[in-house]
Amino acid sequence: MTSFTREHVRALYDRPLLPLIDEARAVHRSHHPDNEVQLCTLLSVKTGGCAEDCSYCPQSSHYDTSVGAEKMLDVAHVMASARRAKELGSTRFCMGAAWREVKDGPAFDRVLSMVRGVKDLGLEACVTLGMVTEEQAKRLKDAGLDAYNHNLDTSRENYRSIIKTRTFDDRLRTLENVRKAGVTVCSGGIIGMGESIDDRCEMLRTLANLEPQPESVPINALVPVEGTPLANMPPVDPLDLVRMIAVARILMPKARVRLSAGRTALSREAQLMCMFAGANSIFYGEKLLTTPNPEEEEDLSLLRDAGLTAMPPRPSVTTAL
Ligand code: SAM
Ligand code: DTB
Ligand code: SF4
Repeated sequence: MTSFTREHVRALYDRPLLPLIDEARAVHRSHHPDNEVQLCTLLSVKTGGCAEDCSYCPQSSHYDTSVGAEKMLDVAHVMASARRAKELGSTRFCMGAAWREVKDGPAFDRVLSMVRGVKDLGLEACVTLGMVTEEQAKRLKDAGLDAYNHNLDTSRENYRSIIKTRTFDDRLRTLENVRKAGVTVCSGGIIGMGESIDDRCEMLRTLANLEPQPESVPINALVPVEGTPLANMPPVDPLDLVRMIAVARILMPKARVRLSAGRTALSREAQLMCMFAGANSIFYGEKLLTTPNPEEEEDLSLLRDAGLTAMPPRPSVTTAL
């Protein structure tokens, strides 16, 4: 595959919005069902107390936020949430842990049991646990894991202004380990952290130049959280989010592009425009990991009013209850 250049991506980003959306729509329609949105549910299975210093994150132990370190959830609790998510129409269940990296031992074994349980329900299973080795990723694969979320968050150039406790290359290494283990890659980033347009483009370029490209690309708008260094960032312009999604869709035609954190600050119209520009998934349920998300009923009525449908469970990833 030819790799995208800096100039190519920037030229796309700088196009007038309507032709950009036109192109993104054309790409979207030739690779995906037009009216379908995947609903995914997130659950924080180990909240807070994280050793990393990600400037956006309420779960970092470096900042004084309202999120404290909690004990890890037990498998039964997670299964009850997964069952409820399935009943409400989600087809993917993503479990997050506020870890810098996975450590072998009882906590990781518990995550493996959670993955097996979620797969037994016929849901797609995704986890986000910080850095992993290839061996650990293989154990997750053997437990049935479909996807591993590990975001690049921003450009290589901007990385150190956001996170100092790990490097951009650490991030890429984990993505490689996940890929080698045969687990699909979910990787995206955040806008609204004070990054430049070039940083946004470079982040998308790095993702699009991965071979193969990520199967899933979450685009988050910063949720500013009291106590974090980014608490006072001005809100993201919704049209910037639309533009990011359109460029992601064009560069990564087959990926599922996920309109992720930040939807509570968006109007229905802005969310719909993101879907029009190529987003075909949202996080569904009143909480993301630790911050609020729209209520289920609001999302269902948005889909209904727009004539969109929630993606049905796919037979290939579904077993009977
Ligand atoms: N500890 C793991 C890691 O960093 O990979 C997993 C959990 S972490 C919360 C997952 C992702 O959530 C981060 O990479 C970041 O992109 C996103 N995120 C965290 N806090 C956010 C915020 N306040 N606003 C938007 N996105 C956020
Ligand atoms: C992603 O890119 N966004 C989700 C998911 N992957 C794990 C997480 C968003 C977290 C927002 C802040 C919080 O709720 O703690
Ligand atoms: Fe820890 Fe992940 Fe939050 Fe960074 S984003 S502080 S690694 S939980």
